[in-house]
Amino acid sequence: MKIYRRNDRFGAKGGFTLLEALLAVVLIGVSLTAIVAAMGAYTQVTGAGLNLSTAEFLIEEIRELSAALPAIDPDTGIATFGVETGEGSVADYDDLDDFDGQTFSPPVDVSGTALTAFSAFSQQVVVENVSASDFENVVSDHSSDFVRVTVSILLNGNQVSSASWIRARL
Ligand SMILES: [Ca+2]
Ligand SMILES: [Ca+2]
Repeated sequence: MKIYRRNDRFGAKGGFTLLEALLAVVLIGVSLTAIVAAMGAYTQVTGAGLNLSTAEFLIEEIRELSAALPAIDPDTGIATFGVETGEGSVADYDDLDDFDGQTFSPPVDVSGTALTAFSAFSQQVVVENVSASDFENVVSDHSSDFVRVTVSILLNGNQVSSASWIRARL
């Protein structure tokens, strides 16, 4: 049986060789790079999640803002699809199709007030009549009892989220 003396096995002074030290430095570097990359990815995911949450919030504001409004104008009925004369701002809107084709930038809240803190976002609204038997089928204005409201949220011009819902003309 061959017996190594300690100094034979690990070198005369013990400790690490230059190669071992370099290897350790490289390993630490690789680990740090991986950690920094992971943190960067996490930050991006968090940012995207925040934008999506904001978009959902802005969709809800339009949904609630329009929830109490009738499908057609209370004064002029189906005479006009869109904003009636004298309805200059969102505060004047009194039926669903008043919102058709409107872009709110900065976005507005449930009371129609501009949300300047979210000015990078905008709300685009499309209002369409859809077939009573097929809500995917868009029909001509005021020709059915069902209205589809679509709100798209844009962040710096790029769509973040979109939602549609159906309202019945009562
Ligand atoms: Ca109106
Ligand atoms: Ca209208």
